[in-house]
Amino acid sequence: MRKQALLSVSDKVGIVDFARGLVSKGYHILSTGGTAKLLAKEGVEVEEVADYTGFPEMLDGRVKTLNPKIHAGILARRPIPEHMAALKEHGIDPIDIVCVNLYPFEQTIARPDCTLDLAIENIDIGGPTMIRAAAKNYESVAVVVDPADYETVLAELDAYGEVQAATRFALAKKVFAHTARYDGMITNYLTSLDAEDKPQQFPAVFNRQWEKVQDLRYGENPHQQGAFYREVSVAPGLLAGYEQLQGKELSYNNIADSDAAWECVRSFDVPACVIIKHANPCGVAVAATHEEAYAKAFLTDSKSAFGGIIAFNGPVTRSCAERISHQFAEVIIAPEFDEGALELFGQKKNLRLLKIALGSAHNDFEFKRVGGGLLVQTPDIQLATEADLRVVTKKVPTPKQISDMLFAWNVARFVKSNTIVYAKDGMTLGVGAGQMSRVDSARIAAIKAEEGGLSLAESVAASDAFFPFRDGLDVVADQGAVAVIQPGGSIRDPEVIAAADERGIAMVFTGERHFRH
Ligand code: 93A
Repeated sequence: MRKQALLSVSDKVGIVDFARGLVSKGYHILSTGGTAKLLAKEGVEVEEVADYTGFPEMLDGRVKTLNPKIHAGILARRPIPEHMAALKEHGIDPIDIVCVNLYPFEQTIARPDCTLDLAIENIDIGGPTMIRAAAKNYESVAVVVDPADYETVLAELDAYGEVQAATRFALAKKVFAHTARYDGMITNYLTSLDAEDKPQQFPAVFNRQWEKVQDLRYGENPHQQGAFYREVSVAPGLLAGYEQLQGKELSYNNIADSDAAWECVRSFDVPACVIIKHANPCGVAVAATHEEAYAKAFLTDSKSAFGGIIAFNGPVTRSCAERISHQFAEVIIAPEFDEGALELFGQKKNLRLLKIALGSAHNDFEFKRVGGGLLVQTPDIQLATEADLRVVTKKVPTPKQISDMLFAWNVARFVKSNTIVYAKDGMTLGVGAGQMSRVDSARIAAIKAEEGGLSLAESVAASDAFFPFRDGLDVVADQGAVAVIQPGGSIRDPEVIAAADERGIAMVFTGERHFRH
C-alpha cells in the first residue's frame, strides 16, 4: 500500500522542501488547489485532492477536502482489520501524514479594513476537521500544524522510517491547543461585535489560551500549590524577553513582586531604580545614573529593602553592582548587565538576575478571581502630565515642586491604597501603603522618613485618592510637605483647599485617582 501525505497550507513557508523530503521517502502527495499549484510549479510530484476524490473544489473553495475519501483515509484505525477492509472496499488509501495550517483568521481580523464578511470567509472548516481527525488517530497518523516541526518529521522518517509514537502524540496535543485557540479567536471576535457588527468598547475576554512556563515550588505560602503561565502569542510586560541569567528558581512571590517592580521602573523615561517589598515600592528614585538612582532609592527605607526586589530601567554597571552588593536582594531586574556586574553577581549563586527587554506593550486586561467569577478591567496606565494639573490653592507650586509632585504621583500608582508618598529631589522620602485610613498612611510614610533620617521639610506629598477630610492634609503639612498632589473630587474639597491655604501650602488636582488593591 502506498504511503500518503496530505498537504494543505495557507502559510506556505517551508512547504516545498517538506514535500520534496516526503517524496524522496516514497510518499504520494495529495494537495489542495493553491498548495498543489505551488508544489507542481516547483517540480514536486503531486495529485490534487479534487482528482483523487473525483469531486471538484466547490462553493468558492468552502468545500475542498470535506469528503469521505479524505476523512476515512485519515481516521481508519490501522490495527483494526474491519477498518482496513472498509477502506479497500471503497477504494480509499490511508493517509499517514497530514500537514495543514489554517486560514489566517487572526491576521485577517487585525486588518483595519476587515469586514465581518471577510472575517467569516477566513474561518477555516476543512482544515480543523482534517487536523482534528488526524490528531484523534495519532496512533497511526502524524499531523503537522507548525512549520517548525517539518524538520523533526523528516529527520524521524530518515532515522526510523516513520514518525515516532511519542512525536505523534506530542503533535496531536499541539493540534487541539491550536484549534482551541483558533476557535477562541473566532469567539472573541464575534462576541466583541455589537448588533450592528461594530466592535464593542469592552471586547470579550473568553477563551484566552495560557501555556505553562513553569510549576512553582509552592504558591504564596508553602501549603499552597503554584504555577506560572504565559498567554499564548501575547507576551507583554514581565514576560517580554524575560530571561533568568542566574540564581535560584523564581518563587510565586518573586514573580509577583518582580512584575510590580518592572511595571513601576519602566514607567520612567529617565534613569530610575525601584525597590519592591511585598508588592509595594519601599524606595523609588530617578537620577543622572542608575547607580545614583539606586543609592537614593535605598535611602528611603533601607530596613525594608532587605530581601527586596530591585529593578532598573537601564544597564547595570559593575560599580552599580558593587553598591547593591552591600544589601541582601532576592531578585535584580534590568534590561542589561555589563560583564563586570555579571561577574560580581556571579559570586552570589542564589541571587536571581532577570534580564527583561524594555518597551513592550501593557496587558490589555487585568483579571482578578472572585468567588465563582472573575473581575476584569483595563490596566491603569493613564498618567497625568503637567498640563492636566489644576492649581487649587493661593500658593502656586514652583517648577521643581511640580516635577517632584509628578514623580510622587507616578510612584503612588504602584503603591497599594490608601497611599501617601512623600518625595523630594526625584526620590521617595517615605511611602505609606495599604492602610485602611489615609491619615494612617500619611503617618506611616512620615515614620519611614524619620527612620531613614530623611527630613520632610520642603517635600511634596502625593495621595492616590482625594482627602475625604482635612485631617490627612493636616498630617502632611505638620510633617513639612509644602506641596500636595491629589485627584480632588471630594464633597469636602472646599474644606481641604481652605486647610491648604491656611497652612500656606500649594495643592494641585489631577482629576484622576489611582486606587490599587
Ligand atoms: O474552505 S475550507 O474550510 N474547506 C475545506 O474543505 C478545506 N480544506 C482545506 N478550507 C479548507 N482547507 C484550507 O485551505 C486549509 O486549512 C488551508 O489553510 C487552505 C489551503 O488551501 P490552498 O491549498 O488552496 O492554498
